[in-house]
Amino acid sequence: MHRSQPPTPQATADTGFLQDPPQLINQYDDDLVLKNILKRLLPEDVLRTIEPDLHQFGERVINDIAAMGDNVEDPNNHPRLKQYDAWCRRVDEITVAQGWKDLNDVAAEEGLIAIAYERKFQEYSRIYQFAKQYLYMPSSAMYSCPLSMTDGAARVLELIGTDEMKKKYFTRLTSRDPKKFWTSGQWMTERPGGSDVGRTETQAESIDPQNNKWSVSGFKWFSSATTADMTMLLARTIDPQTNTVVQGSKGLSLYLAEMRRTDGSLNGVQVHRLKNKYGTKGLPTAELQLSGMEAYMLGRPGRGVPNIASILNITRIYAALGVVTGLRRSLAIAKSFASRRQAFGKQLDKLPLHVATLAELEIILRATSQISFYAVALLGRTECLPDNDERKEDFQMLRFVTPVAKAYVCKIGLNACSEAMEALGGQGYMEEIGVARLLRDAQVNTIWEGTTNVLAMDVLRVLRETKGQALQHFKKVLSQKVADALNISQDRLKGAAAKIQQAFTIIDRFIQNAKSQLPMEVGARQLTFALGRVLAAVLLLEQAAWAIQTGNSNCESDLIAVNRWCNDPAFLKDIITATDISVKEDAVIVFGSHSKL
Ligand code: MFK
Repeated sequence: MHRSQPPTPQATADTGFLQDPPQLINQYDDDLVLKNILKRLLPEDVLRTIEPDLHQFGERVINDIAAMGDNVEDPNNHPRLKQYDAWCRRVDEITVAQGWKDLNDVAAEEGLIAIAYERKFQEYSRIYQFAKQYLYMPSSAMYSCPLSMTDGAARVLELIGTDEMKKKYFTRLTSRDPKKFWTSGQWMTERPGGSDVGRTETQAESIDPQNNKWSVSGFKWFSSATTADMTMLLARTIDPQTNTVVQGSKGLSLYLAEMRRTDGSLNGVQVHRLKNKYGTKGLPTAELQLSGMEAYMLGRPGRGVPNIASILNITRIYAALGVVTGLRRSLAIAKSFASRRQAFGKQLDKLPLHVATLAELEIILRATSQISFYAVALLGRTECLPDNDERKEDFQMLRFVTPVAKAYVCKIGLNACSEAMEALGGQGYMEEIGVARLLRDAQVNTIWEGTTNVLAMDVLRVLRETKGQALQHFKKVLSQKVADALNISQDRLKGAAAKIQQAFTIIDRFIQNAKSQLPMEVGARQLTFALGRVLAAVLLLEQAAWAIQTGNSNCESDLIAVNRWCNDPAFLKDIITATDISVKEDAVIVFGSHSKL
């Protein structure tokens, strides 16, 4: 949905009543939540410098960019695959909407990747970049998917690429020139394993050791954004000396491959078929047969999973933000509708139950925005600060917060998107309004880049690998934020601060009480959500303290948000329900009394 001139409501003999449609206005100017987060996180001079750009972009995303998105979403323009030409030659051409190509060019021109790597504002560049992504995402018909993988690929190249790779690929991925700009895919998932990547069948054989050239063959079951110019992919390395492979994830290496050869033909890729998906309709997702795809190994052999994790840890932040922006846009439409729609003798925005429902969603929007931008700020710091202890701590915090953010934000944000649809009644369910698409696209973010359970297991992985230190550090950082907030205003913030302290106790108790690994695993999701709830609480508290200190006009609503969040009965919900007994009961209740776990 984009800006349109609403017809004046009128009653005519033919059609009767015509509803004044909801309208969007400049998506930056209209977004107090985003603006205040940026005010808190950015130095004044940085915000002053970037604000005109955010303002112009806030206008663009409801005009030409929204029109490009609509063009992509038109079912007549959905991606199509032509496998053979008239003479039975295999061509594997994927046709995409013109809007899809235009969204690519806009992304380059607007610096949606470049801003992060030009680092004009050092660590704050990430916040600037993601503020633009935040505005772009809900209008972009999921072009944010190829962009997220491109961003991750650029980071991997920056970290472990050779000078030659940086010159050839990094410069393209981070270019502002649409003619030079390239996007990258990221291929992991195969038929035997989506979450369990260690079951990968695809193999890579050395063909030119001097030039690090490999030939990759196998089958990739989900390749998102297949029309990208290059890709990062995992394959099992055949040891050139012994001609053997190592099973499991330790046998996987990361490879970089271009999609096409210099003559324009596909680089050992056949498109088996396009996926028929629930959402992300404009995104060309395909099954791919690889037969001798020429590729370069990136990083050391056998380190494929940790190396590709640098991409995942970025795309996971995009996924969280993707849901936040879906909610933000749905809520903008629902709020505009509420100010125009009459029911039971009143405008919807004067009906207390309707307003109460929207208020709940608004608080979820604030909480999830806070978590997402916190992760973004940490990402910027880890990329730009000098290599000292503080940066190491930021790394650890980012590693822990990323799976929490992806799992928790996507889950509660998705439910809120569904509620926002309901706030528009039957019209919310109609395709033309735009909320249906946002809801479908929000759903995928809970799945791709790791399902909620995979992310919850990742939280446990971090706890295990750091021997619990990550949690200690998480609590230390959050406790400091609470103490700083109380220094600003004991009186107004002590209620919420006390609840946060109680939440820490609950989390500690769960970890101490989990006597065996099994309850720990089965409680991983509850633990992750509890960490998400407490992180949101602390960040909302920090925002409220900042508003008090600076006399921000939004102060009252920030205080309401943090108090409501912490006083919600769900906030202190006892998470310690997982025990050895409950694990056995789960199996019985799902699969019957003969079941054993
Ligand atoms: C708007 C948003 C757009 C988003 C667009 C995305 C479109 C793309 C669509 C897709 O590609 S969807 C496919 C996404 N696939 C996944 O997310 C895979 C999900 N599965 C996991 O994440 C598994 O947990 C994992 C593959 C990582 C399990 O692998 P392993 O090898 O069985 O795990 P293991 O043995 O615990 O860890 C191996 C190493 O990786 C360890 O390092 P060391 O070898 O040094 O000890 C781990 O520390 C490291 N590692 C694992 N996850 C990590 C990580 N390191 C850093 N960050 C992580 N997240």
